[in-house]
Amino acid sequence: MRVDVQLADGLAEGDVDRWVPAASLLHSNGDAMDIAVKDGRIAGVRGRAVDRVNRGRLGPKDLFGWQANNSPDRLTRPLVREGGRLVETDWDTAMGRIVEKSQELLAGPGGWGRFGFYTTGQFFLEEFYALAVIGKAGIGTPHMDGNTRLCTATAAASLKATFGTDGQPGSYTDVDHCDAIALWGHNVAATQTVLWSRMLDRRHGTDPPAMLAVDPRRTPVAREADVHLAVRPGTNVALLNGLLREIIRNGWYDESYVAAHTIGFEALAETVGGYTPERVAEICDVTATDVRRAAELLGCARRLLSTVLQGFYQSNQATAAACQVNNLHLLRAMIGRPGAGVLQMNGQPTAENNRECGADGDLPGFRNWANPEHVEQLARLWNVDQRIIPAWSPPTHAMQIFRYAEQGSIRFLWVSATNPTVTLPDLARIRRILNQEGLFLVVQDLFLTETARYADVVLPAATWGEKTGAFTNADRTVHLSEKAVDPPGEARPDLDILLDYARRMNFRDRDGQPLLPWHTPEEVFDAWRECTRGRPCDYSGLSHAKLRDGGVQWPCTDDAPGGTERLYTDGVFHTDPDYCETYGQDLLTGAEFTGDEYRAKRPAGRAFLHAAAYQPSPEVPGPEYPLQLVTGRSLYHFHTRTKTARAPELHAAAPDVWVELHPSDAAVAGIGEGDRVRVESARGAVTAPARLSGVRPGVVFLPFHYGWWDRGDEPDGRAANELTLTAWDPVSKQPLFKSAAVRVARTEN
Ligand SMILES: Nc1nc2c(c(=O)[nH]1)N[C@H]1C(S)=C(S)[C@@H](COP(=O)(O)OP(=O)(O)OC[C@H]3O[C@@H](n4cnc5c(=O)[nH]c(N)nc54)[C@H](O)[C@@H]3O)O[C@H]1N2
Ligand SMILES: Nc1nc2c(c(=O)[nH]1)N[C@H]1C(S)=C(S)[C@@H](COP(=O)(O)OP(=O)(O)OC[C@H]3O[C@@H](n4cnc5c(=O)[nH]c(N)nc54)[C@H](O)[C@@H]3O)O[C@H]1N2
Ligand SMILES: [Mo]
Repeated sequence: MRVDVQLADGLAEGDVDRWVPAASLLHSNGDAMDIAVKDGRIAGVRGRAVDRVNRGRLGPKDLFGWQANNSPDRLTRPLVREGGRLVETDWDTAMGRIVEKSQELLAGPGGWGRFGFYTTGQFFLEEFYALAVIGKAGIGTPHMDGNTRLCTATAAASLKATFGTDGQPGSYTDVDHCDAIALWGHNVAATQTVLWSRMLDRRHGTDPPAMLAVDPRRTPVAREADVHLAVRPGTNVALLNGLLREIIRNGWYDESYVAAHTIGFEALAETVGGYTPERVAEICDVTATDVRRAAELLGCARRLLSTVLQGFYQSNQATAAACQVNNLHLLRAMIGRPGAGVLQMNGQPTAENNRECGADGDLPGFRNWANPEHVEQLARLWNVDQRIIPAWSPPTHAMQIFRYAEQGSIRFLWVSATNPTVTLPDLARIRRILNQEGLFLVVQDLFLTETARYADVVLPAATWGEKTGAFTNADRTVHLSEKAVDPPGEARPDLDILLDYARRMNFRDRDGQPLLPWHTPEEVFDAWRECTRGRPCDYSGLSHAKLRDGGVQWPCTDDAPGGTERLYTDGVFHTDPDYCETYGQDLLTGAEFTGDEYRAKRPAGRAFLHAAAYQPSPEVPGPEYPLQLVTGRSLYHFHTRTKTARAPELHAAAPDVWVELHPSDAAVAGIGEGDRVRVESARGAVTAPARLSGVRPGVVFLPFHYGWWDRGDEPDGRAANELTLTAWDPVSKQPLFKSAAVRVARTEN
């Protein structure tokens, strides 16, 4: 326990008027905190000591990031495009334009097919649910996805594939109980600092757990680890296959658990059979000795905790790789008991809720779009004709939504709480798409972002601290985050905006009653409880009132009123055909299996051991572009810096972009520390000062935080996604932000 406090200059704790409970909205750890209010403004934060997640600790982004709420350049009035320029207007005019366009398109040829919604992992639960109902039962379009596609689509896909439904098996308390921690492509030291400090407490306490890091960079995690495998980017599946082979050959797996609780062992053993440590060493460019050491660390642990994140999810063969980590835990029966757990991590603070509520295209409550009974359940709940709910094909993923906009079939795109002009791959293409004449673009944000500058209508939103709602972190802990202050000017909570749209669109149920009859977050939450009853993410035992007593892990029901610490404690998984969220996909191609094919496997509550052979990345270095680009995060900034660069301390800590190179690659190109470097791919270029650092040879690292909103209207050659490619994992459809071929050269400007 350690209560971290940060207050506005000169303010003492005793001067604070009120403390209002909230949780962090700048990563997925779900750190509980109280917002300090002074004279009607946010004036600081304090960690909440009693909370199960963080025990009062806060990371640097949370300590300082609240200052963005008070920034003088917040959007305070709606904007509409007049004669090519964005001008201020009132809500009636702005919403009127959106509704007029919607009605025109809905009545015209193409109907629902003209609509696309590209949303976020930063709304509150109630907002996602409202949006999902609008999309699925109001308009009836499958073209709705979140930036969660870029973030945790692979977490969801791998959990569904292995265990039958989404839902995190483990708990953060596993950190306290484990005797080994494996971090798979997860730089937790920079991205979930409180979770990292919990790991460090163990490492520097009595009886420290062993630690394995798999990351091409020498991150703080890699430096702390007992074994660091600095694999060549894009080779995770080869590595895991080799590790699983060692575990099977050395008899380090639990035969009786595997026999009773899994299917697919023979095929897995056969697939991994060819991945000798020597072959893995060659593919991944690590030593065979280190592969054996890592296998022994994993194979001899008695309570193993794994965390998986973007080094897997945004890399080659994402879902296949993440599934191999699940396989490791199943083979070793490392699941469902204290210290033995998998955390297929989330990234964004509320990504989990988007996946649960279905504003990412999934059906709410982890229901299976291919199961007519699940669709019927929703039709009954919403009192609508089942045929309006889009369930005739898989939902349209984000990259496909932008493709449809590019082709002109999507003509209305509503972008909320995300900044795709900086965060989607291949930005030159994204700019072309958003610039098209025929595309009506709505942007709902706090600031005039790079994306908002392309909009036809900009809606000013209220955010964290200015609105109330629930959200769920990466270990299924639900917190309530309450309104502390009024939003600036005419800015409105996202929920109010969505409910206003639904009212103006006059969406009705089968009896002519309003489809979204709600007015408050609490009413939406109560409707959501009913939607989840009996599903894995069961919120039926939760309420806003109960959450005021502190965070609770779902499922929370009448039978488990205190919530549920771990899933699958009994070795029974969510794979029953009537219950599961997916009938499965081929890991190499993404081809969907049918219900009949799935039933024929007779899963009967057993988990799937999915096997996959290694395949190289779609783009690998060659003579023209000899290096591999990896993009990712730094400690002080959140994504496109809309919040963190408006906090002076965070801005000062990382004011500008840089590029990391291995000293040997730098030497070949005649680049010294601090020299300006032009990094070029087949799609674009970025210029940045060099840092010679601990990336592995052959790899270049760029943070992706640096768009151009703070520099002017035009791209200024700092955004990492100028370089990245349009390619995605066949199963999760998550884009590959961690593998592009590039070249580097010293430059004078
Ligand atoms: N400070 C900060 N914290 C954040 C965020 C932020 O923007 N800033 N964002 C939040 C969000 S939304 C997310 S999704 C998380 C992301 O959290 P992380 O996944 O921890 O962050 P990344 O830097 O994207 O990637 C992690 C690591 O993957 C490694 N990597 C790249 N390619 C490969 C590969 O092929 N194999 C392996 N094994 N590793 C590879 C990179 O070197 C990098 O160190 O962070 C959350 N927390
Ligand atoms: N090259 C590269 N690209 C990446 C990644 C990478 O590692 N490398 N990572 C990917 C990942 S994991 C992620 S999560 C994405 C993140 O990508 P984005 O979501 O596009 O990035 P953010 O800057 O978080 O954008 C969120 C926007 O929502 C606004 N906002 C914040 N709170 C609220 C609110 O309450 N209401 C409303 N209406 N708006 C709000 C913010 O001002 C901001 O403009 O980037 C992805 N892109
Ligand atoms: Mo993310």
